Amino acid sequence: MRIVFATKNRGKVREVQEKLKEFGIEVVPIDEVAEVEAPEETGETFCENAYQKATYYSEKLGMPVIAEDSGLEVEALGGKPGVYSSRFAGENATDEENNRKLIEELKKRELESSPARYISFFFLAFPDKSGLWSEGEVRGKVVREPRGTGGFGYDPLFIPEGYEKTMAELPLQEKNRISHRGKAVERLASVILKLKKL
Ligand code: ITT
Repeated sequence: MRIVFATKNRGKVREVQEKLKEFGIEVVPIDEVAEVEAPEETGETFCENAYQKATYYSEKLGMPVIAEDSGLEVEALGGKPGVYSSRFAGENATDEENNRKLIEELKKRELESSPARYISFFFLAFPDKSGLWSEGEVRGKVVREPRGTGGFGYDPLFIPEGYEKTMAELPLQEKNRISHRGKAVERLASVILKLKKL
């Protein structure tokens, strides 16, 4: 079974490919299938954005497509950056710039750390406009000292609950086992396998 994953984020592709391999599902990044201009992300929730991305690409391609929207919610920042996680330090910000901004925000508040969680929403859209969604979260805390080179995004600053290491210090399989994305995609996969639609 093969499924197209509409994302420009290579970190997401790696993690989802690895996870869905366990279910015998091959994940094909959208740029290997077609050149389609990315839609604007205008939703105010992860769910809305995942829905928007998946249905947009599924309609363009005329085939089933999965998309994901995810982000980091930091308690000390009232839940920010949330749906704006990839744009925290501005449009087209790099992971390093976003991380620097998060460290600055903690410093401003004279905090060494803050409780936080990652959220992930997946949407699988079919060209007939039907679809399936799933979600996952992982709780933990964000800190001011980056550690590790694995993962992507805020992983060097995020320590999952029950761990001493940051997410960026965990091997890919371990991150996938406990992460928001790993849990969400696993839930979606178990439904996909029951559907005879793909
Ligand atoms: P696509 O929309 O093309 O999928 P994107 O990176 O723009 O790629 P999102 O809009 O869903 O994706 O933004 C997710 C951001 O949230 C991501 O860029 C990171 O900053 C952060 N994030 C989400 N999951 C993460 C993870 O597992 N590790 C680290 N940071 C993560």
